[in-house]
Amino acid sequence: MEPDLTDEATYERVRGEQWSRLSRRGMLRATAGVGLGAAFAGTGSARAAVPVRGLAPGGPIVKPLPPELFITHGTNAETRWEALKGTGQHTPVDRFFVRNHTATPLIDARTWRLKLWGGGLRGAPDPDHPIEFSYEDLLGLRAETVTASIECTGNGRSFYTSQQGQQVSGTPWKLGAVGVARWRGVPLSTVLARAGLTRRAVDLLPRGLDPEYVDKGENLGRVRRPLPVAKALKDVLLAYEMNGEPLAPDHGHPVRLVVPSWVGIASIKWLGDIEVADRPLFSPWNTRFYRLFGPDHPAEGSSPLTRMNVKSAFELPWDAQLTGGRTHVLTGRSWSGNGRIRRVEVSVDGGATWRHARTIGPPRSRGWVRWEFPWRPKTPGSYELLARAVDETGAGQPATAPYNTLGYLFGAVVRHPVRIS
Ligand SMILES: Nc1nc2c(c(=O)[nH]1)N[C@H]1C(S)=C(S)[C@@H](COP(=O)(O)O)O[C@H]1N2
Ligand SMILES: [Mo]
Repeated sequence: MEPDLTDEATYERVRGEQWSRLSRRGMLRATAGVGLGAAFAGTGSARAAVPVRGLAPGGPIVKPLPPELFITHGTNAETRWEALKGTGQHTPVDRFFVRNHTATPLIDARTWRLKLWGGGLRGAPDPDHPIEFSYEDLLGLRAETVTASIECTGNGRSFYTSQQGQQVSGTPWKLGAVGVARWRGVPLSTVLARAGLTRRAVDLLPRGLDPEYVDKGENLGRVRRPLPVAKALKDVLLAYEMNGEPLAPDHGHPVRLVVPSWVGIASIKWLGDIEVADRPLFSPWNTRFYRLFGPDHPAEGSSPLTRMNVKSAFELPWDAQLTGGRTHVLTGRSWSGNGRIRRVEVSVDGGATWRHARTIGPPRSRGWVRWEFPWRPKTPGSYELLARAVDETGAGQPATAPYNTLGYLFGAVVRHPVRIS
Protein backbone atom coordinates (compact mmCIF):
# COMPACT_ATOMS: atom_id res chain seq x y z
CA MET A 1 0.00 0.00 0.00
CA GLU A 2 1.23 3.47 -0.80
CA PRO A 3 1.99 5.60 2.27
CA ASP A 4 -0.41 8.50 2.76
CA LEU A 5 1.89 11.46 2.22
CA THR A 6 -0.83 13.93 3.13
CA ASP A 7 -0.29 12.81 6.70
CA GLU A 8 2.43 15.02 8.20
CA ALA A 9 4.03 12.29 10.36
CA THR A 10 4.00 9.68 7.57
CA TYR A 11 5.54 12.16 5.20
CA GLU A 12 8.39 12.99 7.57
CA ARG A 13 9.03 9.27 8.19
CA VAL A 14 9.07 8.38 4.48
CA ARG A 15 11.37 11.21 3.49
CA GLY A 16 13.63 10.47 6.45
CA GLU A 17 13.97 6.88 5.25
CA GLN A 18 14.62 7.94 1.69
CA TRP A 19 17.31 10.43 2.60
CA SER A 20 19.04 8.02 4.94
CA ARG A 21 19.03 5.38 2.21
CA LEU A 22 20.74 7.92 -0.03
CA SER A 23 23.30 8.94 2.57
CA ARG A 24 24.12 5.29 3.40
CA ARG A 25 25.08 4.91 -0.23
CA GLY A 26 27.24 8.01 0.07
CA MET A 27 24.90 9.93 -2.18
CA LEU A 28 23.75 12.69 0.08
CA ARG A 29 26.96 14.57 -0.56
CA ALA A 30 27.16 13.35 -4.11
CA THR A 31 23.50 13.39 -5.00
CA ALA A 32 22.56 13.30 -8.67
CA GLY A 33 23.80 12.16 -12.00
CA VAL A 34 25.31 8.73 -11.63
CA GLY A 35 24.11 8.27 -8.07
CA LEU A 36 20.52 9.06 -8.89
CA GLY A 37 20.25 5.90 -10.94
CA ALA A 38 20.04 4.02 -7.69
CA ALA A 39 17.86 6.59 -5.97
CA PHE A 40 15.29 6.26 -8.74
CA ALA A 41 15.65 2.52 -9.27
CA GLY A 42 11.87 2.36 -8.98
CA THR A 43 11.37 4.33 -12.18
CA GLY A 44 13.11 1.58 -14.10
CA SER A 45 15.56 3.49 -16.28
CA ALA A 46 19.26 2.76 -16.13
CA ARG A 47 20.60 6.16 -15.27
CA ALA A 48 23.75 4.69 -13.75
CA ALA A 49 25.07 4.28 -17.26
CA VAL A 50 24.42 7.81 -18.50
CA PRO A 51 26.80 10.76 -18.31
CA VAL A 52 26.20 13.31 -15.56
CA ARG A 53 26.19 16.23 -17.97
CA GLY A 54 24.25 16.42 -21.16
CA LEU A 55 20.81 15.42 -22.30
CA ALA A 56 18.77 12.38 -21.53
CA PRO A 57 19.71 9.71 -24.05
CA GLY A 58 16.98 8.33 -26.24
CA GLY A 59 14.40 11.10 -25.97
CA PRO A 60 13.33 14.39 -24.44
CA ILE A 61 11.99 12.69 -21.30
CA VAL A 62 14.01 10.38 -19.02
CA LYS A 63 11.35 8.48 -17.10
CA PRO A 64 9.38 5.62 -18.65
CA LEU A 65 6.15 6.72 -20.34
CA PRO A 66 3.96 3.61 -20.41
CA PRO A 67 0.94 4.21 -22.66
CA GLU A 68 -1.48 3.26 -19.89
CA LEU A 69 -0.21 6.22 -17.83
CA PHE A 70 0.67 8.86 -20.44
CA ILE A 71 -0.31 10.35 -23.77
CA THR A 72 2.81 11.81 -25.40
CA HIS A 73 2.82 15.04 -27.42
CA GLY A 74 6.28 15.67 -28.90
CA THR A 75 8.64 16.63 -26.05
CA ASN A 76 5.74 16.52 -23.55
CA ALA A 77 3.76 13.80 -21.78
CA GLU A 78 0.22 14.16 -20.47
CA THR A 79 -1.15 12.14 -17.54
CA ARG A 80 -4.11 9.89 -18.35
CA TRP A 81 -6.87 10.77 -15.93
CA GLU A 82 -7.84 7.14 -15.32
CA ALA A 83 -4.26 6.63 -14.03
CA LEU A 84 -5.03 8.99 -11.11
CA LYS A 85 -7.87 6.80 -9.85
CA GLY A 86 -6.90 5.42 -6.45
CA THR A 87 -4.02 7.84 -5.96
CA GLY A 88 -4.24 10.29 -3.08
CA GLN A 89 -3.71 14.03 -2.94
CA HIS A 90 -0.21 13.69 -4.37
CA THR A 91 0.41 12.57 -7.94
CA PRO A 92 3.07 9.85 -7.97
CA VAL A 93 6.15 10.90 -9.97
CA ASP A 94 5.71 7.92 -12.31
CA ARG A 95 2.49 9.51 -13.60
CA PHE A 96 3.15 13.25 -13.18
CA PHE A 97 2.89 15.11 -16.51
CA VAL A 98 6.03 16.53 -18.13
CA ARG A 99 6.16 19.75 -20.11
CA ASN A 100 9.57 20.24 -21.75
CA HIS A 101 10.27 23.03 -24.21
CA THR A 102 13.26 20.97 -25.41
CA ALA A 103 14.68 18.04 -23.46
CA THR A 104 15.47 16.99 -19.91
CA PRO A 105 19.10 17.87 -19.09
CA LEU A 106 21.06 15.62 -16.73
CA ILE A 107 22.71 17.87 -14.17
CA ASP A 108 25.23 16.89 -11.51
CA ALA A 109 24.17 18.38 -8.18
CA ARG A 110 27.78 18.20 -6.95
CA THR A 111 28.97 20.85 -9.38
CA TRP A 112 25.66 22.70 -9.80
CA ARG A 113 25.43 26.26 -8.45
CA LEU A 114 22.51 28.64 -8.19
CA LYS A 115 23.75 32.08 -9.27
CA LEU A 116 22.06 35.34 -8.33
CA TRP A 117 23.06 38.68 -9.78
CA GLY A 118 21.64 42.07 -10.82
CA GLY A 119 20.89 45.66 -9.80
CA GLY A 120 18.27 44.62 -7.23
CA LEU A 121 20.95 43.02 -5.00
CA ARG A 122 23.31 44.81 -2.62
CA GLY A 123 26.45 45.80 -4.56
CA ALA A 124 24.69 45.00 -7.86
CA PRO A 125 26.79 41.91 -8.70
CA ASP A 126 27.20 41.34 -12.43
CA PRO A 127 26.53 37.96 -14.08
CA ASP A 128 30.25 37.13 -14.11
CA HIS A 129 30.55 37.67 -10.35
CA PRO A 130 27.27 36.31 -8.99
CA ILE A 131 26.28 35.29 -5.46
CA GLU A 132 26.44 31.48 -5.47
CA PHE A 133 24.69 28.73 -3.56
CA SER A 134 25.66 25.07 -3.86
CA TYR A 135 23.18 22.21 -3.48
CA GLU A 136 24.72 21.55 -0.06
CA ASP A 137 24.22 25.20 0.90
CA LEU A 138 20.50 24.89 0.11
CA LEU A 139 20.17 21.60 2.03
CA GLY A 140 21.65 23.41 5.02
CA LEU A 141 19.01 26.14 5.09
CA ARG A 142 15.67 25.83 6.91
CA ALA A 143 13.36 23.79 4.71
CA GLU A 144 9.63 24.09 4.14
CA THR A 145 7.18 21.67 2.58
CA VAL A 146 4.12 22.62 0.60
CA THR A 147 1.49 20.67 -1.27
CA ALA A 148 0.86 22.48 -4.53
CA SER A 149 -0.35 21.81 -8.03
CA ILE A 150 1.64 22.59 -11.14
CA GLU A 151 -0.57 23.05 -14.15
CA CYS A 152 0.26 24.00 -17.70
CA THR A 153 -1.48 27.19 -18.85
CA GLY A 154 -2.61 25.29 -21.94
CA ASN A 155 -4.18 22.42 -19.98
CA GLY A 156 -7.52 21.64 -21.68
CA ARG A 157 -6.45 23.46 -24.88
CA SER A 158 -7.78 20.73 -27.22
CA PHE A 159 -11.34 21.47 -26.07
CA TYR A 160 -11.25 24.90 -27.73
CA THR A 161 -11.26 22.89 -30.95
CA SER A 162 -13.28 19.77 -30.07
CA GLN A 163 -16.01 21.57 -28.08
CA GLN A 164 -15.96 25.08 -29.50
CA GLY A 165 -14.75 24.54 -33.07
CA GLN A 166 -11.94 27.12 -32.65
CA GLN A 167 -8.40 26.87 -34.01
CA VAL A 168 -5.71 27.49 -31.41
CA SER A 169 -1.97 26.80 -31.47
CA GLY A 170 0.02 24.78 -28.96
CA THR A 171 0.13 21.29 -27.47
CA PRO A 172 -3.38 19.76 -27.74
CA TRP A 173 -3.67 18.71 -24.10
CA LYS A 174 -6.86 17.21 -22.74
CA LEU A 175 -7.02 17.72 -18.96
CA GLY A 176 -3.87 15.81 -17.99
CA ALA A 177 -1.33 18.65 -17.91
CA VAL A 178 -1.69 19.05 -14.15
CA GLY A 179 -0.35 17.30 -11.07
CA VAL A 180 -0.16 17.89 -7.33
CA ALA A 181 2.96 17.08 -5.32
CA ARG A 182 4.43 17.59 -1.92
CA TRP A 183 7.40 19.88 -2.55
CA ARG A 184 10.20 20.44 -0.09
CA GLY A 185 12.90 23.03 -0.36
CA VAL A 186 14.04 26.46 0.74
CA PRO A 187 11.77 29.49 0.54
CA LEU A 188 13.04 31.72 -2.25
CA SER A 189 12.70 34.63 0.21
CA THR A 190 15.40 33.06 2.43
CA VAL A 191 17.90 32.82 -0.41
CA LEU A 192 17.06 36.31 -1.68
CA ALA A 193 17.63 37.75 1.77
CA ARG A 194 21.02 36.01 2.02
CA ALA A 195 21.95 37.20 -1.45
CA GLY A 196 21.36 40.81 -0.35
CA LEU A 197 17.93 41.69 -1.75
CA THR A 198 17.35 45.45 -1.68
CA ARG A 199 14.19 47.56 -1.73
CA ARG A 200 15.04 48.52 -5.28
CA ALA A 201 14.30 44.99 -6.55
CA VAL A 202 11.27 44.79 -8.85
CA ASP A 203 11.43 41.66 -10.97
CA LEU A 204 13.39 38.40 -10.94
CA LEU A 205 14.34 36.41 -14.01
CA PRO A 206 14.81 32.73 -13.11
CA ARG A 207 16.40 30.80 -15.98
CA GLY A 208 16.64 27.08 -16.71
CA LEU A 209 19.73 25.06 -17.68
CA ASP A 210 17.91 23.13 -20.41
CA PRO A 211 18.86 23.80 -24.05
CA GLU A 212 17.89 27.05 -25.79
CA TYR A 213 14.39 27.05 -27.20
CA VAL A 214 13.99 27.56 -30.94
CA ASP A 215 10.51 28.69 -32.04
CA LYS A 216 9.80 28.58 -35.79
CA GLY A 217 13.50 28.96 -36.59
CA GLU A 218 14.10 31.75 -34.08
CA ASN A 219 16.35 31.08 -31.09
CA LEU A 220 14.64 32.54 -28.02
CA GLY A 221 17.39 31.53 -25.62
CA ARG A 222 17.01 29.56 -22.43
CA VAL A 223 13.60 29.19 -20.81
CA ARG A 224 13.09 32.15 -18.46
CA ARG A 225 10.08 34.06 -17.24
CA PRO A 226 10.02 37.24 -15.14
CA LEU A 227 8.61 36.82 -11.64
CA PRO A 228 7.50 39.86 -9.63
CA VAL A 229 9.37 40.27 -6.32
CA ALA A 230 6.07 40.39 -4.39
CA LYS A 231 5.15 36.86 -5.49
CA ALA A 232 8.73 35.64 -5.02
CA LEU A 233 8.65 36.74 -1.38
CA LYS A 234 5.15 35.38 -0.74
CA ASP A 235 5.17 31.61 -1.22
CA VAL A 236 7.72 30.53 -3.84
CA LEU A 237 9.92 27.54 -3.07
CA LEU A 238 13.35 26.50 -4.37
CA ALA A 239 12.35 22.84 -4.38
CA TYR A 240 14.80 19.92 -4.23
CA GLU A 241 12.32 17.21 -3.23
CA MET A 242 9.07 15.98 -4.76
CA ASN A 243 6.86 13.54 -2.82
CA GLY A 244 9.67 12.76 -0.39
CA GLU A 245 12.37 11.96 -2.96
CA PRO A 246 15.08 14.08 -4.53
CA LEU A 247 13.60 15.85 -7.53
CA ALA A 248 13.59 13.54 -10.57
CA PRO A 249 15.48 14.64 -13.71
CA ASP A 250 12.30 15.38 -15.72
CA HIS A 251 10.87 17.59 -12.99
CA GLY A 252 13.90 19.85 -12.59
CA HIS A 253 16.72 18.05 -10.79
CA PRO A 254 18.56 19.27 -8.83
CA VAL A 255 16.45 22.38 -8.03
CA ARG A 256 13.33 23.97 -9.54
CA LEU A 257 11.02 26.80 -8.60
CA VAL A 258 7.55 25.97 -7.35
CA VAL A 259 5.30 28.98 -7.79
CA PRO A 260 1.99 27.91 -6.20
CA SER A 261 -1.32 28.76 -7.88
CA TRP A 262 0.35 30.35 -10.90
CA VAL A 263 0.70 29.23 -14.51
CA GLY A 264 3.10 26.25 -14.79
CA ILE A 265 5.67 28.20 -16.82
CA ALA A 266 6.48 30.23 -13.68
CA SER A 267 7.87 27.10 -12.00
CA ILE A 268 11.21 27.07 -13.82
CA LYS A 269 12.90 23.64 -13.79
CA TRP A 270 16.68 22.97 -13.71
CA LEU A 271 17.16 26.41 -12.24
CA GLY A 272 20.60 27.84 -13.04
CA ASP A 273 20.51 31.53 -12.28
CA ILE A 274 18.23 34.36 -11.21
CA GLU A 275 18.66 37.94 -12.30
CA VAL A 276 17.34 40.27 -9.60
CA ALA A 277 16.54 43.54 -11.35
CA ASP A 278 15.66 47.05 -10.20
CA ARG A 279 13.35 47.45 -13.23
CA PRO A 280 10.61 45.43 -14.92
CA LEU A 281 11.94 42.53 -16.97
CA PHE A 282 10.74 40.95 -20.20
CA SER A 283 11.31 37.68 -21.98
CA PRO A 284 9.30 35.92 -24.71
CA TRP A 285 7.62 33.97 -21.89
CA ASN A 286 5.87 37.08 -20.59
CA THR A 287 5.50 38.95 -23.89
CA ARG A 288 4.69 36.66 -26.80
CA PHE A 289 3.60 33.64 -24.74
CA TYR A 290 1.45 33.36 -21.61
CA ARG A 291 -0.75 36.35 -22.36
CA LEU A 292 -4.21 36.26 -23.95
CA PHE A 293 -4.27 37.26 -27.62
CA GLY A 294 -7.17 37.61 -30.02
CA PRO A 295 -10.08 39.84 -31.01
CA ASP A 296 -11.03 40.54 -27.38
CA HIS A 297 -7.54 41.64 -26.37
CA PRO A 298 -5.16 44.51 -27.18
CA ALA A 299 -2.56 43.87 -29.90
CA GLU A 300 0.22 43.32 -27.35
CA GLY A 301 -2.04 40.88 -25.53
CA SER A 302 -3.48 40.89 -22.01
CA SER A 303 -1.22 41.48 -19.03
CA PRO A 304 1.04 38.45 -18.33
CA LEU A 305 -0.97 35.52 -16.96
CA THR A 306 -0.57 34.72 -13.29
CA ARG A 307 -3.18 32.55 -11.53
CA MET A 308 -4.68 29.40 -12.99
CA ASN A 309 -8.47 29.01 -13.19
CA VAL A 310 -11.08 26.47 -12.04
CA LYS A 311 -11.20 23.00 -13.58
CA SER A 312 -12.78 19.60 -12.97
CA ALA A 313 -12.03 16.17 -14.44
CA PHE A 314 -13.37 12.63 -14.21
CA GLU A 315 -10.93 9.80 -13.48
CA LEU A 316 -12.13 7.94 -16.57
CA PRO A 317 -10.58 6.90 -19.87
CA TRP A 318 -11.32 9.04 -22.91
CA ASP A 319 -13.76 7.65 -24.17
CA ALA A 320 -15.02 5.59 -21.26
CA GLN A 321 -16.95 2.31 -21.57
CA LEU A 322 -19.24 1.27 -18.72
CA THR A 323 -21.86 -1.44 -18.32
CA GLY A 324 -25.48 -0.44 -17.85
CA GLY A 325 -27.90 -1.59 -15.17
CA ARG A 326 -25.48 -1.27 -12.25
CA THR A 327 -24.18 1.53 -10.08
CA HIS A 328 -20.80 3.04 -10.90
CA VAL A 329 -19.14 5.34 -8.40
CA LEU A 330 -17.74 8.01 -10.70
CA THR A 331 -14.68 9.74 -9.26
CA GLY A 332 -12.89 12.93 -10.16
CA ARG A 333 -11.13 16.03 -8.93
CA SER A 334 -11.57 19.80 -9.02
CA TRP A 335 -8.98 22.51 -8.42
CA SER A 336 -8.39 26.24 -8.77
CA GLY A 337 -5.49 28.69 -8.65
CA ASN A 338 -7.76 31.01 -6.66
CA GLY A 339 -7.85 28.72 -3.63
CA ARG A 340 -10.22 26.16 -2.14
CA ILE A 341 -13.02 24.50 -4.07
CA ARG A 342 -16.32 25.24 -2.42
CA ARG A 343 -18.69 22.95 -4.34
CA VAL A 344 -18.72 20.40 -7.15
CA GLU A 345 -21.69 19.37 -9.28
CA VAL A 346 -22.13 16.62 -11.85
CA SER A 347 -24.58 16.29 -14.72
CA VAL A 348 -25.30 12.97 -16.45
CA ASP A 349 -27.88 14.41 -18.85
CA GLY A 350 -25.72 16.75 -20.91
CA GLY A 351 -26.07 19.69 -18.53
CA ALA A 352 -29.89 19.80 -18.16
CA THR A 353 -29.79 18.95 -14.46
CA TRP A 354 -26.98 19.05 -11.91
CA ARG A 355 -26.48 17.29 -8.58
CA HIS A 356 -23.82 17.75 -5.91
CA ALA A 357 -20.85 15.41 -5.93
CA ARG A 358 -19.61 14.18 -2.55
CA THR A 359 -16.20 15.66 -1.82
CA ILE A 360 -13.56 13.58 -0.04
CA GLY A 361 -11.35 15.18 2.60
CA PRO A 362 -10.95 18.84 3.49
CA PRO A 363 -10.64 21.37 0.65
CA ARG A 364 -7.09 22.56 0.06
CA SER A 365 -6.00 25.95 -1.10
CA ARG A 366 -3.18 24.72 -3.35
CA GLY A 367 -4.04 21.15 -4.23
CA TRP A 368 -7.24 19.58 -5.48
CA VAL A 369 -10.36 18.17 -3.94
CA ARG A 370 -11.34 14.59 -4.83
CA TRP A 371 -15.02 13.77 -5.23
CA GLU A 372 -17.38 10.93 -6.09
CA PHE A 373 -20.76 10.57 -7.65
CA PRO A 374 -22.80 7.34 -7.85
CA TRP A 375 -24.40 6.79 -11.24
CA ARG A 376 -26.65 3.99 -12.45
CA PRO A 377 -27.04 4.29 -16.21
CA LYS A 378 -30.11 2.33 -17.36
CA THR A 379 -30.17 2.42 -21.14
CA PRO A 380 -27.23 1.53 -23.37
CA GLY A 381 -25.96 4.30 -25.65
CA SER A 382 -23.70 7.33 -25.74
CA TYR A 383 -23.63 9.81 -22.88
CA GLU A 384 -21.67 12.89 -21.88
CA LEU A 385 -20.64 13.35 -18.27
CA LEU A 386 -20.12 16.92 -17.05
CA ALA A 387 -18.55 18.20 -13.84
CA ARG A 388 -18.20 21.78 -12.67
CA ALA A 389 -16.85 23.42 -9.54
CA VAL A 390 -17.00 26.76 -7.77
CA ASP A 391 -14.03 28.02 -5.78
CA GLU A 392 -13.82 30.17 -2.64
CA THR A 393 -13.78 33.38 -4.69
CA GLY A 394 -17.07 32.39 -6.34
CA ALA A 395 -15.39 31.65 -9.68
CA GLY A 396 -17.01 28.73 -11.49
CA GLN A 397 -16.94 26.92 -14.80
CA PRO A 398 -18.97 28.37 -17.67
CA ALA A 399 -20.35 26.40 -20.64
CA THR A 400 -17.82 27.98 -23.00
CA ALA A 401 -14.33 29.38 -22.50
CA PRO A 402 -13.41 32.82 -23.90
CA TYR A 403 -11.38 32.33 -27.08
CA ASN A 404 -7.72 33.26 -27.23
CA THR A 405 -5.38 32.35 -30.08
CA LEU A 406 -2.88 30.41 -27.95
CA GLY A 407 -5.63 28.38 -26.25
CA TYR A 408 -4.76 29.23 -22.65
CA LEU A 409 -6.92 28.83 -19.55
CA PHE A 410 -9.68 26.56 -20.86
CA GLY A 411 -11.93 26.71 -17.82
CA ALA A 412 -15.26 25.69 -19.35
CA VAL A 413 -17.12 22.50 -18.43
CA VAL A 414 -15.60 19.54 -20.30
CA ARG A 415 -18.05 17.05 -21.83
CA HIS A 416 -16.64 13.58 -21.16
CA PRO A 417 -17.89 10.93 -23.62
CA VAL A 418 -19.05 7.60 -22.14
CA ARG A 419 -20.52 4.62 -23.92
CA ILE A 420 -22.91 2.43 -21.95
CA SER A 421 -23.19 -1.18 -23.13
N1 LIG B 1 13.65 25.24 -17.55
C1 LIG B 1 12.40 24.94 -17.86
N2 LIG B 1 11.43 25.11 -16.93
C2 LIG B 1 10.14 24.81 -17.21
C3 LIG B 1 9.76 24.34 -18.48
C4 LIG B 1 10.79 24.13 -19.45
O1 LIG B 1 10.57 23.65 -20.58
N3 LIG B 1 12.08 24.44 -19.09
N4 LIG B 1 8.42 24.13 -18.75
C5 LIG B 1 7.49 24.91 -17.93
C6 LIG B 1 6.10 24.59 -18.15
S1 LIG B 1 5.38 25.29 -19.52
C7 LIG B 1 5.38 23.84 -17.25
S2 LIG B 1 3.72 23.62 -17.47
C8 LIG B 1 6.03 23.21 -16.08
C9 LIG B 1 5.83 21.70 -16.12
O2 LIG B 1 6.43 21.07 -15.02
P1 LIG B 1 6.63 19.49 -15.01
O3 LIG B 1 7.28 19.09 -16.30
O4 LIG B 1 7.44 19.17 -13.81
O5 LIG B 1 5.26 18.86 -14.92
O6 LIG B 1 7.42 23.46 -16.03
C10 LIG B 1 7.80 24.77 -16.45
N5 LIG B 1 9.21 24.96 -16.21
MO1 LIG C 1 3.15 24.94 -19.41
